[in-house]
Amino acid sequence: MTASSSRALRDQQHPMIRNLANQIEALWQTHLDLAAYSLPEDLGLVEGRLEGERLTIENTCYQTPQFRKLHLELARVGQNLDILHCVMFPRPDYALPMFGCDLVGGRGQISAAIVDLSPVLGSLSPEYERAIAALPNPSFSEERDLPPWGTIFSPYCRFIRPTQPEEESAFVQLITDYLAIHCQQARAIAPTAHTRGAVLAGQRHYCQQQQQNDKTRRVLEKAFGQSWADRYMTTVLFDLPDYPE
Ligand code: 18B
Repeated sequence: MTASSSRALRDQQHPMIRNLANQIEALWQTHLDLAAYSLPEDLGLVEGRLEGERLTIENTCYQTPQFRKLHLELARVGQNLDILHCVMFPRPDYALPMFGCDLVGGRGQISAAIVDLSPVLGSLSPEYERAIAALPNPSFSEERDLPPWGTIFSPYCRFIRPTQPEEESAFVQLITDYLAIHCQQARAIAPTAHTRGAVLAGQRHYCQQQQQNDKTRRVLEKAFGQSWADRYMTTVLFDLPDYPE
């Protein structure tokens, strides 16, 4: 395993992934007050190889006044699997939902595209509901079913397999619309200690459910082995916030 600060991976990835990664970073830069975030043991760029397949991971993280961690991850397995993973973890004094999205594809075809603003306090606030309801509601030809652990997702979660470049663009637009709403709401609300415990419990539940994604776990286990995969899923992808209860 090696670590360096190269960002060459993005240029080799599926164009939908490259476009979305660029747009997420541009929105973060425009709407939020970004500061550096250090990953454990410099997991910025990670490479592993097992069973002949090479896995390359490129992590970008920031923190802001409202967010404990903004995480954008690009990964490539061998020549056939490209992944974009993005989660925004609010600080516990901000009663904000979890923004999450995942694009998974290979050989020129994205097989899974998912986005959600997932509530941690039972349901989304009326402000979020109103903003999402005001968005165009595009239809896609292949909607996918959520897995059993997906009970954390809101009614506005979209999970599809895009079938043409037009659907890829429409889904990237939808993700950036959700993200823009989230950044605007994050700047509009005031912090409060009242809901801190409930927010933390909700975030913990969100992470515990995401850690049950066997498809993610299998990819990581195949390249890095079981204990590394477990550590990565619980400390980098879905770490539980380290605050007193
Ligand atoms: N995920 N995904 O992020 N996952 O991380 N992902 C897959 O076509 C990785 C998130 C989600 O049907 C698949 O079936 C790896 C976030 C859901 O059982 C693969 C990483 C969300 C599914 C990977 C990664 C999220 C899914 C199968 C680390 C949502 C469907 C692809 C870089 C907010 C699960 C396919 C199912 C699928 C892999 C959702 C290979 C390695 C933030 C719901």
